[in-house]
Amino acid sequence: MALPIHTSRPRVPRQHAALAAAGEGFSSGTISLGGLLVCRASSFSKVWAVHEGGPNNQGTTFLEPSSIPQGFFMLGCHGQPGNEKSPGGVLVARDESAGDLLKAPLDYSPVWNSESARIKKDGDGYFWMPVPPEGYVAVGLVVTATREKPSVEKVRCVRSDFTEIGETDQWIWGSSGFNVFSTRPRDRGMGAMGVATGTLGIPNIACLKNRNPCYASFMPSLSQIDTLFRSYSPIVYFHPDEQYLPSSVDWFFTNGALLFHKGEESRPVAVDPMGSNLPQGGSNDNAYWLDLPTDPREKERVKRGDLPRSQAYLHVKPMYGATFTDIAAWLFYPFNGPAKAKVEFFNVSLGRIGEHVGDWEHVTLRISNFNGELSAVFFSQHGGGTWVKAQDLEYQNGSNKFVAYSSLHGHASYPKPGLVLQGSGKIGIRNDTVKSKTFVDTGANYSVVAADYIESGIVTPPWLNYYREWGPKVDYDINREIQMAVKVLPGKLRAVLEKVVRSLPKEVLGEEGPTGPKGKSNWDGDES
Ligand SMILES: *[C@@H]1O[C@H](CO)[C@@H](O)[C@H](O)[C@H]1NC(C)=O
Ligand SMILES: *[C@@H]1O[C@H](CO)[C@@H](O)[C@H](O)[C@H]1NC(C)=O
Ligand SMILES: *[C@@H]1O[C@H](CO)[C@@H](O)[C@H](O)[C@H]1NC(C)=O
Ligand SMILES: CC(=O)N[C@H]1CO[C@H](CO)[C@@H](O)[C@@H]1O
Repeated sequence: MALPIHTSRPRVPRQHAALAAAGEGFSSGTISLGGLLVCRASSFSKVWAVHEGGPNNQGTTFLEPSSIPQGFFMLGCHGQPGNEKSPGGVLVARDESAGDLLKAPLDYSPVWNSESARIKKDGDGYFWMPVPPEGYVAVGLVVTATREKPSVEKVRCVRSDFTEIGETDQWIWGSSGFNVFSTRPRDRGMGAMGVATGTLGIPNIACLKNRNPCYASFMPSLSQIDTLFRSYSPIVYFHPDEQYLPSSVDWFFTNGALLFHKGEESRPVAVDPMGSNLPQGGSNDNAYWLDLPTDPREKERVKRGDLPRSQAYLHVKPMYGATFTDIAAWLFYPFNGPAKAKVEFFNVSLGRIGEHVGDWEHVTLRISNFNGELSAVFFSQHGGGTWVKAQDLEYQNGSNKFVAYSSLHGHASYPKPGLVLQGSGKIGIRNDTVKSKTFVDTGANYSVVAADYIESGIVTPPWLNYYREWGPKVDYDINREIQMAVKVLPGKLRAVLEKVVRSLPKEVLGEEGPTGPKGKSNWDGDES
């Protein structure tokens, strides 16, 4: 699928990064948003609990930060759904400026209470929205276990220029039409300065904004990135039947990859190890593509990759106003194998459908810039994917390294082994993952290929700025392959399977060659 190469988001302004040496403030516990100092509350006290409703109908505990450091104020309460092992982070704030960035609310307006809700609960809960003074904004709800309005001294509202438009993120709890969520900035990505507060919210509630021009000083330095990645690096397990393993990009180039140019198809050229003879920049105009060597034996060899010397390529970027660091770890597979379908109890070969040359896959580690902790991981699955909180990951041998499973042939990433069916009911495309003896610790050989906020020390390989296709469009007839694949099935099932196959992304169906990491929208933007 040809995704846009440039998003509308501004890049990180480099001149700002130069104002402070990166890394001095990383993991120091507090972050200055430019006059407003924030830190993560580390202890909570329980306000109210409800034992049903919410995610998995497991109820939710409502908490407020306790032992707040001197001079800091609560911005709102927090909710921990029953299916979560520990509370998330919630920010508390201190005014470091002239003293007018935070103000007590004028009053509270009641939002909802549980008095008439027939649910299992510990007494009753009351939800309040702070009424901010003119020019100030409330960024979180307050929960109490009594009918009385909380004291206006309990929380602070934030001067509106230190806030950004927010949106609801995860559902925390709900009952009879009332729902509460965690919140996040609506505008997210590398240049977006909205900061998630971890407070309890309802739709349209605001979040914070980082106005500190030296925000890069809270990002990890190159040596801190090494420490982080060596500690958290994903261990990627491959399916025992996987023939098509990753390789380093330079292995692919030095083992016979060819660059084709439209109109000169008979004269492909070899690619040098760093890709410096690949066209640079521009956009994907379908005029260039890479392919495997033409010699059939070499072709088969290169398809299988070179796992022992494979490399992970890291893109490090600020997220949520530099309160988090995202490390996207990319793996390159010379070849993506054919897909298989499951129809009731049977495996159905889909012929060559799904096959393509040049497969870029990634997982993204989201690390807190307050304390350097891994917060969550995004597992990418062909244009989509899933976020998994650090507490729910599988870790390797009691280390901090988490496990990722690469699906057979398609190389989508999953947090758990097993079968994920893409389709409807009993019919779908198989995504199989298994813990086998074949795995790679991505922390053993990786290279930081991009981190815009770091001034020097990063060598961007020329292949990263190759925006054209990493594989050709398929040379087989997709319609014919589909007809061949479905003809073994009875009539009714044929149409269902055909529909499932046709819903595959264009890149998987082979109608378009795949693009490299910079061609994906998550390069600048947030993960979906
Ligand atoms: C890391 O990968 C590169 C590229 O394949 C290779 O040249 C290098 O020898 C590898 N390093 C280690 C320590 O395996
Ligand atoms: C179907 O294929 C999967 C691997 O893709 C394999 O594990 C499974 O045993 C196969 N099932 C049948 C019934 O052949
Ligand atoms: C994890 O521990 C097992 C048993 O001690 C060992 O066989 C395996 O190689 C270890 N895996 C890694 C990635 O270190
Ligand atoms: C849900 C999911 O990850 N589905 C994937 C299954 O495999 C096909 C083919 O490789 C992908 O296109 C899907 O995204």
